[in-house]
Amino acid sequence: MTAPTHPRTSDELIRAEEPVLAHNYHPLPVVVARAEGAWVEDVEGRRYLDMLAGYSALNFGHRHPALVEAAHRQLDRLTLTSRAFHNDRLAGFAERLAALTGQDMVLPMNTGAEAVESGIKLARKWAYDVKGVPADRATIVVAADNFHGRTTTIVSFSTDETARSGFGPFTPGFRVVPYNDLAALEAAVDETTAAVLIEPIQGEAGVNIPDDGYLAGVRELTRRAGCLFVADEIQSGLGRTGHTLAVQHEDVVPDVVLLGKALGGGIVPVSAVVGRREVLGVLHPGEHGSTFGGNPLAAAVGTAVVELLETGAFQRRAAELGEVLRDGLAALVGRGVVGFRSRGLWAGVDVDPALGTGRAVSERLMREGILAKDTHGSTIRLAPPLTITADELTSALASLEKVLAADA
Ligand code: IF1
Repeated sequence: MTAPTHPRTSDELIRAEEPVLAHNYHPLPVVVARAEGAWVEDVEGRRYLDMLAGYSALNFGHRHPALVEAAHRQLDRLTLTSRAFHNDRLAGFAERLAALTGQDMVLPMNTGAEAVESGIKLARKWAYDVKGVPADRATIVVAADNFHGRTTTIVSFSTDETARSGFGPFTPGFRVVPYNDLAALEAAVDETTAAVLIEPIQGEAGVNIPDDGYLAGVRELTRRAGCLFVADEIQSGLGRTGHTLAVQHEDVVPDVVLLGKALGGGIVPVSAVVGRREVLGVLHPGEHGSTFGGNPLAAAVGTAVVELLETGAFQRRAAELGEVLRDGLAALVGRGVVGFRSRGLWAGVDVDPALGTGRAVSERLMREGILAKDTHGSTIRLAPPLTITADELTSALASLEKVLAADA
C-alpha cells in the first residue's frame, strides 16, 4: 500500500460526484489515482489488474514509457496550431499510419465517433462525386447490435434502445441488417448504397466474432456492388486481436478503416480515417475539419504508437497470450462460464446468469483486485493491455474462477 494520493477518500470523492457530475455512467465503486502498465492503484493505494484497458484504448498499458516520452518531448515544443497552418509532426504521422495500415491517405480526427462521422460523410460524398448516386439519396448499410459511438447520427442506426431513446429525430439513410449474414447484406445493397459500415468483431455486442469468410464475403460483395467497405477498427484494431487490424484475420483490405482509442496511446484522443485515395480524395479545402484533428501533440503520440506497432511484437504477443486466455476460459466452461468468444487478448465471457449479472461478477472481480466490465446481461468483456504478462493473465483467470465458484 502506498500513501493516499488525494486529500479526500474514495468514498468522499464518489459522493462528491453525485450532485455535480451528469449520471451517464454507473462506474464500479473504485477511484483510480495512479497507474502503470497493466496495474492501477486507487486513492487508498489498493492495486488492481486492469482487464478493461480503457475499452481497448490502453493497448500499450498505462503510461507506456515510449509514449509518455513522446508526449513530454512534444509538450516542451508545440501542442496546437489548428490546421490553418502546417505543423512539423503531421506528415510523419500520416505517412507512418498509412504505411502501417496499407492505405493511401489519412484524415486525422480526435474521438472514435468523429472518425465514424467523418467516414459516413466521406462515403456519402464519394457516392455522389464518384459513384454518381443522386444527391441526398445515398444509403449506408450497417449491422444490428452495432456500436459506433454516441452522436445523434450514429445512434440513429443503433439497435440498442438505451442508446437511442430520447434522442430523436434521427438521421435517415441507413439500413440495418443482421450481423454475420451475407445474404441479408446482399439484399440490402443497391445502386444507392455508398458503403457497408461494420465492426470486424462487434465489441459492445459482447465480442461477437463473425464466421470465417464473413469479412471476405463483405469485401467481395461490396466490390461487386460498387460500394465501399468501411471497417470500424476503433476497438478491434491496433494489435488487440493479434493483428494490426482485425480484418487481417481474413487477409481483407477494406476501402476505408476507422481507427481511434489506442491510436492515442491512452494519453490524448487520437482517431483517424485511413483509406484509398479515390475516397479520401473527395474532400476539398473547407469541406470538413476539426480544431484539434492532426494537432502536433496528437501526431507525436500517434507516431510513437505506430512505431510500437511497426515491429509486430505487440500483435504477436496478443496472439500468443490470446491462446492462454482462450485455454483458461475454455477450462471454465461448465464451471460458471456458459460460453465465450475470444480472439487475441479480447474476450466476451457469458457467465451463468444464475451466478449473477455481469455487473455483479464485475463487482466480485473488483474485490479480488481485477477490474473488468460487463457489456449486456451476464456477459463481461476482457481486454487487458497487450503488455500484460502470462502470469498476470493467469492470475486474472484464477480470480474469475474463484468468483464464479463462490456462492452467488
Ligand atoms: C462509451 C461501449 C465499447 C467503439 C467502436 C466507435 C466508438 C467506440 C467500435 C466511438 C467506443 C467506447 C465508448 C464508451 C465505452 C466504449 C464501448 F461500451 F460504449 F460500446 F468499447 F464497447 N467504434 N466505444 O467501441 O469511440 O467516440 O468513444 O472515442 O460510450 O461508454 P469514442
